[in-house]
Amino acid sequence: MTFIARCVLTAGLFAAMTAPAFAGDIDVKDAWARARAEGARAGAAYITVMNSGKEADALVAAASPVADVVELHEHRHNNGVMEMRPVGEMALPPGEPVTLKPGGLHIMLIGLRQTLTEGSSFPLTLTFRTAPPVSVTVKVLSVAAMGPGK
Ligand SMILES: [Cu+2]
Repeated sequence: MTFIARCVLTAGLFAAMTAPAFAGDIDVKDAWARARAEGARAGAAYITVMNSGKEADALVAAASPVADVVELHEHRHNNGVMEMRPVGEMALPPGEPVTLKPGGLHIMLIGLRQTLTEGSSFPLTLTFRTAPPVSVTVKVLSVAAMGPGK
């Protein structure tokens, strides 16, 4: 390693140690959910997350007053059967939008406390590994919607 390279590396480490905790630069848009029939026990919410910072981050939790439990889920094929299961976190690589959608990553709403009626909306708070929490308003679309504007 050259002397100059070592100096740059040392300066970088110093900056990383003295700068405030990386706050991230997270934008959440297009928060939506499918309408659910009255009495339905579960639903799902979808968002698009853009990490415009330089470091990887991750969505680690979500919460909403409309459900008893909110979990981060993925769908995957298992011997030809589509099943879903909780994931510990959703990776948010820098510079790449991550879109949650039916059949893929989703935010599972378990134990619905209210009917998700088309045209209504509800709050959702997202917790990230590094960035500060973000609260969004989720729009309830039709029962078969595939996303906003579709
Ligand atoms: Cu699920």
